[in-house]
Amino acid sequence: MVWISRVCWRKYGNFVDNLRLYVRGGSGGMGMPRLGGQGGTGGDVWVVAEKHLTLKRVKDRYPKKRFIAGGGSNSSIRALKGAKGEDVEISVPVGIRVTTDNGQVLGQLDYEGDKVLVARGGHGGSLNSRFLPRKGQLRQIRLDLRLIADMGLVGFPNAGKSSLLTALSHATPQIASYPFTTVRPEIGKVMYTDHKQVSVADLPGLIEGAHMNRGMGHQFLKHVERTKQLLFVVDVCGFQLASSTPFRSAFEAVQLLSKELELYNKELLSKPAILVVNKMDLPEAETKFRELESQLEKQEGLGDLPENMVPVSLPHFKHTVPVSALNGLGLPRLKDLIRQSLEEQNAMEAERPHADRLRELRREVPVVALMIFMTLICFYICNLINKPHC
Ligand SMILES: Nc1nc2c(ncn2[C@@H]2O[C@H](COP(=O)(O)OP(=O)(O)OP(=O)(O)O)[C@@H](O)[C@H]2O)c(=O)[nH]1
Ligand SMILES: [Mg+2]
Repeated sequence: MVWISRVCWRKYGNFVDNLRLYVRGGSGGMGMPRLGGQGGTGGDVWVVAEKHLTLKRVKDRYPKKRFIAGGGSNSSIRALKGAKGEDVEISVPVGIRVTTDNGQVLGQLDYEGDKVLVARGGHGGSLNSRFLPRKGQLRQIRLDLRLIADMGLVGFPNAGKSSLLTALSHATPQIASYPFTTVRPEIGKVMYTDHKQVSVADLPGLIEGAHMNRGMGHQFLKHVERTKQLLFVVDVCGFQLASSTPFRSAFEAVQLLSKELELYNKELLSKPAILVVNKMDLPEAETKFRELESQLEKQEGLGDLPENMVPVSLPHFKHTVPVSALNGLGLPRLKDLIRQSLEEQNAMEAERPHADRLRELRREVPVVALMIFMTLICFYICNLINKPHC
């Protein structure tokens, strides 16, 4: 066990999903009182999104994590207006949210080339400042990486999330029979025959109390926020983390996972979701699957769950799919349903602006009609009293 945790720690130690940096804009240049010259503005510090980069590489590349832009040039007889200081650009991976230490969001970098100004250079000295320059802005900023994927795998440890990702894509996450095998998120691409790709994020297993920082799930729940849809994965035969913890049936697992998401961020439960019931190759799996289906339908049979662990509501599962990641049972159907579900969502999102515009137009039409009607009435009254210019 010690060996296992060492291996896990070593692997997790390689994954960085947040970083704190010290950034400072360059100081302005001195003005020249004698000739009224103005010093150059200090350089700015920018954060720029770049593809194929990891935060780990950023950390390794800049171990000091300090970025200071160049100072503006002093005003001189040759150049009364001093030149601007050199800007500094910090390259970071796509999917970064930049915040200040006190939580103010400075920007979100979702596409390659997106950039955000994190420290402004100081003004150069001029008549207004008695020719004295200003210092650049100084900040401690946080880079917070949230994976962007189409689907996010959510499940207890050992449910078979990584096995599922391996069976569906070319990803090779670590798989083992002990819990918490996956210690860092990994993205796999599911390929379709027409070359369409869907990205699926494998995340470390959640446990009861993850929202209170128990286990490793909490720090990874933020990644689920950025996925379009959720793939809940449960073991059809249920799950027990350790002999000292209670056994949870598949239905209880669905409830507990939903509760964890609800406590972390209620909005997560409104994402479209598919329930994958794994390990259908095990004995008695069919009976247990039918039991789960009827519990889901009735939303009852709460088992031994205390009231505070029961979610307000379960996600609306678009599909419940029995599969076996081990022997491939049900996987082609799951693959198709994933694609279908994403396409339905895309179509709905594309339609939404049209629907909104239509609703606006419907609201506008009666107003316009009323105005025309009023104008006609006015003309009519004017004609009646024979005052054409009223
Ligand atoms: N019988 C059977 N075993 C499976 C199936 N899928 C996964 N397993 C086994 O279940 C165990 C856990 O699989 P993983 O894929 O590592 O589970 P996980 O959900 O990624 O676990 P964590 O990374 O710890 O959260 C492994 O021993 C797998 O071989 C399945 O369909 N049938
Ligand atoms: Mg795993």
